[in-house]
Amino acid sequence: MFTKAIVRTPCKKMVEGITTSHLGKPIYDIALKQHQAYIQALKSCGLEVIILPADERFPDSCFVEDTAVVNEKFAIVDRPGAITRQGEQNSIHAELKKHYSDIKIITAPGTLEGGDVMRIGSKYYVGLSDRTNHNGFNQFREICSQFNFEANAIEMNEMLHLKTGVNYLGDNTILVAGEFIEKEEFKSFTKIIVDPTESYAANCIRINANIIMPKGFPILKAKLQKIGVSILELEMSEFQKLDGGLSCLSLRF
Ligand code: CIR
Repeated sequence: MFTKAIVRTPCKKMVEGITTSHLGKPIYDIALKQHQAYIQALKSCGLEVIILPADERFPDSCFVEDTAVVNEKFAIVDRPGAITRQGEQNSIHAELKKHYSDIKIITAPGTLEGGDVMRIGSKYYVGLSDRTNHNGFNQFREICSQFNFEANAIEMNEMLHLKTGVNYLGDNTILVAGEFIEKEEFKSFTKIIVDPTESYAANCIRINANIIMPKGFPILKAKLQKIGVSILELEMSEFQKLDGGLSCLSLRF
């Protein structure tokens, strides 16, 4: 059960954020509106939302998920793999100190981004992406073991982050796309396969009794409606232009 979320208002410099999408530059005013709707959706799922001010030093700083891993027992401050994002984590660290007494830190030469970290019960799956390296994973695994959590590395080659392509929806069910569909590590889960034409929608978030999904993906919506959980749809076009999905915009704990 989540009770809180941390988000950060997008900064004007977001138009210079990292992207591989070829969808054009985000329109800042629209992004702000979409971000406000995101905050309302989190609140409607019962969360207290902590809104950090925009940080113009870092174009991608609204994607707070990448800067930390948080749960009911511990918090880890990440070391982003993207050079232009290194430093974003410091103000998140300051905020986390208000909620956690003992915060662990991923240090150089390790890199780890929260978008690569998926929790299922007491297990974490960690994508070895261009952003998260073996050293970062080893540090993460060592911290997890102190709290009786297990960490499993997932090799990956195509997607930005692990959660770009696989997300846990609860009830032993994962939403999965592309290179993760056939992964041995996920074979024991019930899979909802995302159609290749809708692969962006693989990044949905389960919050308490709700699933939040991006708007405009009817094939997936029909599949999710069958599992009988309340579905909230959000317009995400301006964040999609920066390869960002729903999970990236918050830290939930
Ligand atoms: C980046 O490339 O770092 C940002 N433009 C997007 C980060 C998305 N974060 C995530 O998937 N957790």
